[in-house]
Amino acid sequence: MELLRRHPENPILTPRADVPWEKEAVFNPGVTVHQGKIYMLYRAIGEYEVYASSLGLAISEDGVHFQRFPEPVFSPAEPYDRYGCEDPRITRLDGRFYITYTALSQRAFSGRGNRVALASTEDFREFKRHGVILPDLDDKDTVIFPEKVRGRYVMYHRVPPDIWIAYSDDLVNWYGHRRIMFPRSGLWDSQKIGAGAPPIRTDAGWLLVYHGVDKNRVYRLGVALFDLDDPSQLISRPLEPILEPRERYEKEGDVPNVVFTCGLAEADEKIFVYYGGGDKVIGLATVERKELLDFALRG
Ligand code: BMA
Repeated sequence: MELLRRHPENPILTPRADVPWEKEAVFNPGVTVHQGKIYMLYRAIGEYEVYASSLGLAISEDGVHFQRFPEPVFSPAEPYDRYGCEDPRITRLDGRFYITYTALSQRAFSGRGNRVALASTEDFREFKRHGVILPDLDDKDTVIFPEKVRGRYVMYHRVPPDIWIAYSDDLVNWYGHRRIMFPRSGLWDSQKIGAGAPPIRTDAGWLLVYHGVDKNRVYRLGVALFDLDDPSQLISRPLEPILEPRERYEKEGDVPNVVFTCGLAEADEKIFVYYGGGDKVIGLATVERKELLDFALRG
């Protein structure tokens, strides 16, 4: 039994055939709340030849129906992201939105040139680029915490196959890199894992929705809980995933058997998890906040 419940209107976002930069795929969105609305930055693919991702903006009042725009809001521009801006995660800090993303300096699928870059914005119209923020390693899946912990900014990132922690005083220079969570042999997250959405604060700890990959390259979502004062300490990690590919739009697509999240939103004690299905479309799955926390604590 999966804990997350799919929205009946799934997939809630599919590629627009008449929009050149997103006509092939829209997926792996980061989300935040801004001026009472859900703001989503979604990854868009317009052609398969180079497969360079740009980011579109979608805005919603109810979290289900989104308004999109004719142009992407963020596109490859610098040498370090000229082949793609992928998998954005959004964190609001001091009234500004910080966006971590996978920046590709080499062609997608070349297996080289993935770095983590940072951008920020106040209004989702103008973005400031802060450049590559992590060491010269194959790195992805970077989430920044929504508040400082013991006076420092904190992030999780992923050097394959593990999740690492790092700290910063200015969001650009990160130090104290350390491995904190590993794949589990024989389980759904046996090959590699990565943070999904930025962690959420609960009384019991930091709640992290993450993805795991198994031997058959199936991507599932799971949850883990970390200590509030020391988020390098794992408190609880259930054996079971919370969402796995089941519907056609998750089992098929450009990459089969993938559910992959970069963002969630909270409203009325409910958690809205936005996720890419098959690297092709965007789905929404929800759960009561308390239910997710109770589940996480059973680990
Ligand atoms: C991962 C990421 C995601 C993607 C997933 C499945 O490595 O790069 O962007 O959704 O693979 O293809």
